[in-house]
Amino acid sequence: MQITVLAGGVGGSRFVRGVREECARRWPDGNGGTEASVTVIVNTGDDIWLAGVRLMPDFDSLLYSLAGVNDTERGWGRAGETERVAAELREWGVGWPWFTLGDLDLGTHLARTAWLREGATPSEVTHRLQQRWPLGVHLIPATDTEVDTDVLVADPDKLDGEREMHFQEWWTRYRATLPAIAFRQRNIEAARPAPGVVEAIAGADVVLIAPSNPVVSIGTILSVAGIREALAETSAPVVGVSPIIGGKVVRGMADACLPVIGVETSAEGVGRHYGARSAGGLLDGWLVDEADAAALAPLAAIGLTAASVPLWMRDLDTSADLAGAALDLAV
Ligand code: GDP
Ligand code: FO1
Ligand code: CA
Repeated sequence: MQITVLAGGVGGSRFVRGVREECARRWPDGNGGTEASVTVIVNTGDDIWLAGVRLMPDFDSLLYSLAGVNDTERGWGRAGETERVAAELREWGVGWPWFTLGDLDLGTHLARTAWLREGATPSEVTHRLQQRWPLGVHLIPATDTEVDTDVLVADPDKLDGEREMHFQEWWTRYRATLPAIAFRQRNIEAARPAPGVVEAIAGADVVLIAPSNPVVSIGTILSVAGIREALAETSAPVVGVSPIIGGKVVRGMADACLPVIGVETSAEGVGRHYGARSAGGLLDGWLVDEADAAALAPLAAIGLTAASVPLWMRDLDTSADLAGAALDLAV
């Protein structure tokens, strides 16, 4: 059984932990693991060069979370983190004072940057980073091209009335409160799928779209030329999970992103946005929460097989049950 997941950071991590757990239940290997092979295609649109080091926040969220060394309260970074270096960087005026690089986390950024400087590609670097902990899944970046996301916002002080900033500044400094006009992934036209991405989609028995941000996580992955085509061509069923429950984002600020691309913040809206594969879209199946059961009929009308199940990933059990429901829909 080969399962391929498209994922971003927090929603992606919780879901992939659930997939790993559900696979160990359905296809046990006798050692607490699974005989199934799980490959995660990871969003790289949040990545950034800061203070001389390369950050890959969504990849690191998945890495730390699957290794069990993540800070579960904050949703990013390492557990038991200290911030001595960050205090020094603030004194030197290096980096951003409102963006904290923890000491343990900096170890990861330094290792990654050292390998990049030696000529390794991002996918080679992410491969090396995964050797440290037995994750039980394979993480691959969607692309090796740097496609850092910029956000265009209104700025009355500028001649053209607009200003562009890195996604991390918009997200972390302004908590997504500056109304966004557009998201632009740098160099996205030149981006190609990283090695193994197209193969993971083509060779999958099931492809799952995690309940991740449809614009800046899944949207960025799909913008890489060749990935959408691979999804259209694969013989595997493609099943997605809604990140929206009862018209609200469960965690985070994705509701600040969806209106920018003209998509309603609802399970039905995101389902329509991804579209039915039978009608040139992405999905064969779409999971919505029980609170959104009213969306099932209109989604069926556009050719999308949808089902309603509990979508809250409160703990490992509920995450695994959700992964199981997604696998069940993929028939
Ligand atoms: P980010 O990269 O850290 O922003 O995380 P992702 O892009 O992977 O996921 C963000 C999305 O996850 C948000 O839009 C949330 O609505 C969604 N999300 C977080 N927790 C849950 C959950 O328990 N259930 C569902 N269905 N969605 C969730
Ligand atoms: N999020 C914050 O809200 N504040 C921070 O200081 C911060 C630092 C940080 C450092 C490394 C890293 O990988 C992620 C970090 N995040 C921080 C999370 C990140 O900004 C976003 O939540 C994600 O990129 C959205 O997916
Ligand atoms: Ca992200």
